[in-house]
Amino acid sequence: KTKQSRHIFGEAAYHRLDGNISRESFFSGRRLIGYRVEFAGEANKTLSFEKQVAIYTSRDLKNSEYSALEIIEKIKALTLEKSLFAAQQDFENHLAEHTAVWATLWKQADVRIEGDDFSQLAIRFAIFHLLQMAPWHDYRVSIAAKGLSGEGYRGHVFWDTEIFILPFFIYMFPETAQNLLLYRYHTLPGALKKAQENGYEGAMYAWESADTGEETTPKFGGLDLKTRKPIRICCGELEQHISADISYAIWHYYQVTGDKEFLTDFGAEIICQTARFWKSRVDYNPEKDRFEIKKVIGPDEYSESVDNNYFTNALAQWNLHRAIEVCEFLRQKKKYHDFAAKIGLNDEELENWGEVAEKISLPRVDDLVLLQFDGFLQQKEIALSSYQHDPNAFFSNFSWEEITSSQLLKQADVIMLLYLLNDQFTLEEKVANWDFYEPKTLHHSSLSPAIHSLVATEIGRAKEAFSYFIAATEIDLDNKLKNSDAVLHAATLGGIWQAVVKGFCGVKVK
Ligand code: IFM
Repeated sequence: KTKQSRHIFGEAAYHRLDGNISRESFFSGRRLIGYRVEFAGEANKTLSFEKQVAIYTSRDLKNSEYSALEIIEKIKALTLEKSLFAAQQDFENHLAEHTAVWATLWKQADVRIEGDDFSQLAIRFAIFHLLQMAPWHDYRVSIAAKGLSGEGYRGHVFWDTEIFILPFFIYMFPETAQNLLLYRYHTLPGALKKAQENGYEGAMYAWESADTGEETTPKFGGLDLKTRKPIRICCGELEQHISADISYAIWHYYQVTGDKEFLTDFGAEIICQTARFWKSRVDYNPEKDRFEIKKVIGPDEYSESVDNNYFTNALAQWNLHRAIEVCEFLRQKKKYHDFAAKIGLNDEELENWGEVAEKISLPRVDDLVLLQFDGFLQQKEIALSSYQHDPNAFFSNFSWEEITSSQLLKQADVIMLLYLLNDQFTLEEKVANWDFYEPKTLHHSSLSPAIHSLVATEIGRAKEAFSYFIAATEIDLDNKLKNSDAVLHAATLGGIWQAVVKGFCGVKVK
């Protein structure tokens, strides 16, 4: 039984060894069940060993009235039946079926690069894993930050899915993209609950989400190597751009697929409920006649509890504008009346959204450079030197407090915005912001290099674009963050695909 959500699951395994078994036994240990087999092998002779596993969970049972004991019995029967059935089939048949499915997927999703074997390998490596980690047949789950490759981040779902991974599916397998977005619709009640618990309206999505959509971000992380105290993780409370990221993803899906039905039946509700959240989240500053969003964490997680993070404010503004647009779309389709009644919306609320969007605080360093957050320029300057791409060296030399009060960025923040809201900025602005923020960025998050590659392409810095692309590919192919042996970085894999298709190949949908 899973610890928190208490799902019951069962596995049955069937083993077949084509050799003379002298001894076999089953054993179990902590988090382990094993089958040990001894046999005599012969030199230069191949032995084949087959293992087939069937898995069922309580989520697969239609009847929710069963008692726990009945569930266990049902799952036991189903897994054994499936495993015996599979064992009676010829392995070659399974293999042929498996190969045929993969061939179809590759036909649809392959990207061919000529003249550079490593880049070809890297894009296929990314595509293979993206295909493997997708929920093809279940909209109740999404893709975790580490895919299915390990237990890092406890299988939780972040913005990694909507912003980094989803585009591959939107363009290649829109039905699966829809599953991923339906997961956010399915977990909307959790987001409504989180907003209410925090004194806000609408939908405040969890920074780390699991099966109900309630907040699952742990409160503490690793040790601060300087102070020897555990580092408090505030993302569950403060990293709120996730709500706008999800609306952004819905719009992106709609723009590419033109799926009006999805927008009407599911997307509109998420976009309007997140707009409602932003309206309730802002504070009005009468002196400046501006709406402000205080105490957040933007994409750069080395700056905590900051006011008016440009990225968050700009995406909140974008979210509010899209909500108004979606309502207009529903009006044209004569669906607005029912929709408004369903979520209790009125015209005054729409006007308020417009006013907040109009007057949201978006300060700049100068005419061209966006200010990452209020007071950013007063933060301490630390030379990047050898800390770039090397979190371990950085954490050995600076305390968490020193890190969060410096001007160094963990990952793309303003540069991330230049990518997402691409059309809102001129080339001149993009260049100026790149020159200002890129030299301050450590790339300690695996999410950072691919986005830098995309923006570098956009501003015509081909060499940098390629070297950031290679940096992204090396995260897992060269174990650059020194943790790929335990887990893959799913967002990076999606970012690699985007860097090639949307960056180097320039595919854009407007
Ligand atoms: O979502 C990311 C975040 O942007 C940086 N820290 C890791 C998270 C999961 O990959």
